[in-house]
Amino acid sequence: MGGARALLVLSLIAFFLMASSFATSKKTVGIYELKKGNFSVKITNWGATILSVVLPDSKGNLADIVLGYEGLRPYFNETTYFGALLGRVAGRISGARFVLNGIVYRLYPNDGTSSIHGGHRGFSFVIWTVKEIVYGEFPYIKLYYYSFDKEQGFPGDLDIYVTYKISGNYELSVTMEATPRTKATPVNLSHHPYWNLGGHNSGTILSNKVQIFASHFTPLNKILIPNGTISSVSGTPFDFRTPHTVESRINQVEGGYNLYYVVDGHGMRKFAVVKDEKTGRAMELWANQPAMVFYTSFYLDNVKGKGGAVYGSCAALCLETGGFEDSVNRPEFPSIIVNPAELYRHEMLYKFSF
Ligand SMILES: *[C@@H]1O[C@H](CO)[C@@H](O)[C@H](O)[C@H]1NC(C)=O
Ligand SMILES: *[C@@H]1O[C@H](CO)[C@@H](O)[C@H](O)[C@H]1NC(C)=O
Ligand SMILES: *[C@@H]1O[C@H](CO)[C@@H](O)[C@H](O)[C@H]1NC(C)=O
Ligand SMILES: CC(=O)N[C@H]1CO[C@H](CO)[C@@H](O)[C@@H]1O
Repeated sequence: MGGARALLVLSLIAFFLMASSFATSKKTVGIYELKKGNFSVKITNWGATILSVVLPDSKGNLADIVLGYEGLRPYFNETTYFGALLGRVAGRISGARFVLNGIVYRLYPNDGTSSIHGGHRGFSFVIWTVKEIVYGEFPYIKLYYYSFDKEQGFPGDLDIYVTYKISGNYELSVTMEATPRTKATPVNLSHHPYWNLGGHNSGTILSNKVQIFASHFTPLNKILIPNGTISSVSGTPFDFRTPHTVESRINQVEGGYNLYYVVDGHGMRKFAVVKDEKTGRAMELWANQPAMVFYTSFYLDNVKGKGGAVYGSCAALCLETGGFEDSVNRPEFPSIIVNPAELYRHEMLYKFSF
């Protein structure tokens, strides 16, 4: 573990699993730090979760810009998904079921009649194995999870790798890869940090300026499932093709922003830019996926967070890249089925400045 030690194991907790579905295995949950200059990212292998992202503002003041809990314990059972990695299928699956190759697969209905974020014990609620930690100029951590056949109702064994890497000055890349061993399965992983560029405890994100490179969105029905139409953002409060503050039109949107954008273009490209004028901090998000959820956390209800912070409505915004919502039940949307030995690869890149 010599060298620059950019990556430190801050603490280790022996964690004895009680849940019968996890059998009698004993695994270790730790907190790991990737660090380059004044940029620090802390990650735990519990759920492959991001715990903190610290960087300066234009005056040199450091702040942690993602919401999170104090200590690890709340992450074991809370369902706000602070900093979480989502899977096997992020987002909602209507009716908590789908049909693949003539077989009906039933999932956990953990969001009314829908299944959300992989079921009630999705990838955010499992212990990942630390495969690799590398120090030096571009530190990274590679986490691995083996998802067994029928886990949460999904078909087939699946090997999943997630790599968090400081890939440049104030740049964090997230690479999610998955390969089924024997059976075709739907896969769409996503990443769910709650960002507040002013600092996790700085109030709301309403004055943030947001730009989203999307000309279309998928309207949702009452239970937040796409209704089948792909609509133009033109002339709607959802049009962020030029920068707008969140607050400028949010009162025209019931419950704040929580919608699926079809992002223009293909391949690795810029999805969004968020700027906090007060601190000068900005974040660009790049990804190689077709769609992105924009969520302004309207329903955060005084959640107790890190260092005594209390997170209220609109304390953060989420930008979740991935496939289309409910595409397993929508033949008209691009498929998320991955076949045995095929590689699913989802890349994200966050570029921060101040
Ligand atoms: C880190 O921040 C301190 C205080 O703002 C500053 O003096 C120092 O130059 C910064 N270091 C780097 C590598 O940016
Ligand atoms: C999580 O567990 C703690 C301690 O056991 C409990 O106080 C809390 O209510 C639980 N939270 C949820 C959302 O179930
Ligand atoms: C979906 O919702 C949009 C916006 O409310 C509406 O214009 C469209 O007609 C709806 N499509 C269907 C198929 O219900
Ligand atoms: C590997 C894979 O199938 N990924 C898919 C995730 O979802 C989007 C949209 O449904 C597809 O375009 C990707 O190919």
